[in-house]
Amino acid sequence: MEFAGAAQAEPGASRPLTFVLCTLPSDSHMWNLVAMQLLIEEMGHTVRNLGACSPVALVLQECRAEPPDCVVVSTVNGLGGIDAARLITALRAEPELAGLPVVIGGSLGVHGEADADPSAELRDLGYDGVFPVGASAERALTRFRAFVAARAERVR
Ligand code: B12
Repeated sequence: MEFAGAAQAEPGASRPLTFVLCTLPSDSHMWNLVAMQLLIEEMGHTVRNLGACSPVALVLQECRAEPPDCVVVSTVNGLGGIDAARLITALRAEPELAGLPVVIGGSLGVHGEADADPSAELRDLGYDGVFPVGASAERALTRFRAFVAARAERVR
């Protein structure tokens, strides 16, 4: 699958980052996870995709066992604005994971373009980046690519 504008990592430019990719326990959609995995891999990074309805306990276990450079939460069933709190609260409660970058994106409310932007609330809960698709998934994906490129630059 090709994503317009996806940057290919230049060999030797920076080390590949590792991502844990998950969704929320209530969300059974999986093609969003496949698409996000491909997008991140096309940028030259490594993804551990935890699959649909990712249990919070599994996310914690994966992050403890082998801390990634970033956790990406992808959710599209519209309940993300509600269900996202439990995951970030659990991650931030672990002292060794308190500084782990965690971002969330996708369809975060049930009213589409009419949804209030949940970014401030989710950031207050502890997410480092929020990428609601709102009216345009492409805009969210462009912002996300820039976020990933900036993280890769930091670990160079
Ligand atoms: C297939 C599908 C299903 C399948 C899922 C099968 C599977 N195993 O994946 C089934 C039938 C199980 C299903 C169930 C439900 N679904 Co459904 N489903 C869809 C459908 C038709 C396609 C989703 C899809 O695969 N898209 C393809 C992927 C590649 O695109 P994507 O998901 O949009 O992801 C992109 C962006 O969102 C964005 N993105 C996603 N995550 C992230 C993360 C970051 C960081 C960034 C930057 C971007 C990003 O980038 C992705 C790639 O472009 C959509 C409608 C639609 N046309 O989108 C509804 C839809 C997602 N479903 C919806 C709903 C409501 C449900 C149900 C609640 C229905 C019900 N009443 O039971 C249940 C929920 C089940 C649950 N517990 O989660 C709604 C969600 C409403 C909302 N968000 O406001 C939608 C939008 C349909 C609609 N118009 O109402 N669904």
